[in-house]
Amino acid sequence: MSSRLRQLLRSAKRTPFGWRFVSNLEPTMGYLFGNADKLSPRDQQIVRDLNAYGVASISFDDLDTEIEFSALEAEVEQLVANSGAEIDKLKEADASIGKKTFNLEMLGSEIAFDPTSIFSRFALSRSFVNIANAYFKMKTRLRYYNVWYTAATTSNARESQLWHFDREDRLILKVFVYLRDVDTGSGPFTYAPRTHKKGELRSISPDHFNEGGVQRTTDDQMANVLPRENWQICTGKKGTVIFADTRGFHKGGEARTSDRLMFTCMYTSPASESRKLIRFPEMVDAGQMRRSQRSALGIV
Ligand SMILES: O=C(O)CCC(=O)C(=O)O
Repeated sequence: MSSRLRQLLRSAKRTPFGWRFVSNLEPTMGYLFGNADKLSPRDQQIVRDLNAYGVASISFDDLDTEIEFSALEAEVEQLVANSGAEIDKLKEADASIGKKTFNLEMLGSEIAFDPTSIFSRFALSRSFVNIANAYFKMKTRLRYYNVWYTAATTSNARESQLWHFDREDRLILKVFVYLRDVDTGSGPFTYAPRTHKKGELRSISPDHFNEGGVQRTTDDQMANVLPRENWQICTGKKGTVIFADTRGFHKGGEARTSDRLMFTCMYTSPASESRKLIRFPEMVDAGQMRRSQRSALGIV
């Protein structure tokens, strides 16, 4: 294939049509013509909110899920109890750019997949996978899951504490599950509604600056194009679940008065070239998994 043709094909794949019907034809058809699980009314509302605003939240107890929140909570509190030294280090870390030194990935930066762990079972739970598939209108892939401990610090906002948008895909669904109450002092996830690709404000273009090769926008710069009263500041009680399409503008983790603890996971289209952050063993024992869970892992 000539390089000109290759370039044309690459550009075509970036259009909404090409993304869906060239790059992601099989997962789209699989969703449309497969036996997609029916969503509960509350899960349907999440998908409607995501479509309209790019962000939605709900209490974990109201999701249609087979998983116990208390099981996750207990496992995470144990992790925290065993990580005292690493958590202390966050407080003393320098404010250099590139490593998010205010944030500890409690499961490590690369996950060794274990189908029996509470963390993988959470990320593959019925509601999460069904909502992701219904939002994308295709069979999505789970790309990442982890537990984040975000330390309260006094340094200037930097990296993901500043406004930005993710670029792994046209649609990107991240889920954040608060494991302790989050108020305005614990760095709530914050979203600029309707700035995702499905939203009316998808073309807003706030001023930005270059922070180590990444475009970041300050609060004042964002307020010039989207008034502060329109920002969705996702404070919430323990057990609050936030769904957000992080292709839209967002920020979070600027904790000042108390630390933040949350579970997070991410879904993209199968064609996305997102970094491989889950390491799978040679053989995954998928015997107990539902079809939608196997598909989210790319196991046919
Ligand atoms: O820590 C947060 O709330 C923001 C996270 C974020 O920017 C991201 O996951 O892309």
